[in-house]
Amino acid sequence: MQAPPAAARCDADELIRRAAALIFDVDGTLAETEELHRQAFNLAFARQGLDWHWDRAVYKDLLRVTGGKERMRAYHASLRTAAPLVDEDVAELHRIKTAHFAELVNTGCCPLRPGVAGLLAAARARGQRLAIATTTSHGNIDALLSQALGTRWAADFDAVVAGDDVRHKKPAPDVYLEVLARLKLDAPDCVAVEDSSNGLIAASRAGVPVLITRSMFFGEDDFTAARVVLDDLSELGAATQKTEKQPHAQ
Ligand code: XBP
Ligand code: MG
Repeated sequence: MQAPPAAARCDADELIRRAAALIFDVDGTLAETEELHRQAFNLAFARQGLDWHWDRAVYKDLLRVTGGKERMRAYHASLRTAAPLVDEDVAELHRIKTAHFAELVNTGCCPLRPGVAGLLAAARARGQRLAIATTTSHGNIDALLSQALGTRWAADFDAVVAGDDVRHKKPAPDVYLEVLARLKLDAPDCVAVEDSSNGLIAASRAGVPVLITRSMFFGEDDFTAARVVLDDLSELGAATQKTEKQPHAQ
């Protein structure tokens, strides 16, 4: 993909450096995890004897629905002919799926995306605060970041808000509003780092400026409302990135 014009890069560096806090989305932003989620869903369906199989094209469409439990309900509703799927069934499917996701992540096959570790380290070195605002679960966040940053990863984040911590998942602003409340910061003083239009809408509704890093399943989304759109965070300037290997990097 075309590298962004130098102006965009310099806006991105300025936007990142000036922020009191960087609020990170997880799936698709910190790592390309959605492909593992897709595989984990299919393993859970097979385990429970369902003849469902989500290929990448089907999953890309289903990703318009945030939240794994909600996504399975939306898919079930689209089948019309399927047998009823009660909440307990959905919860059990999601529990199995989450276990498979952790197994896949623990193989180390899903590293942080380019530029993520460097940006986290540089932000810490500048005294900026770090937070997470995601639709996925705390278990999934811990599996991913323990593998990528070591088991003490949470010590570097001032707030970690997951999908089930709030009433409404993205594109509702709830997770971002909760992060801002916990940080006691004003929205314009922070920057959200996101990969999807649902994430962009959620952060924008909370008043948080957004830097988009395009990802595998959301590359063609409408990012007009974003302050900056990059292909990945390694496009940030050197001053906004630390390039030396992080002490706990794998
Ligand atoms: C992405 C999501 C999540 C994941 C699956 O979250 O919408 O639902 O696709 O994880 P974000 P769960 O981009 O906000 O990090 O099955 O745990 O929902
Ligand atoms: Mg995402």
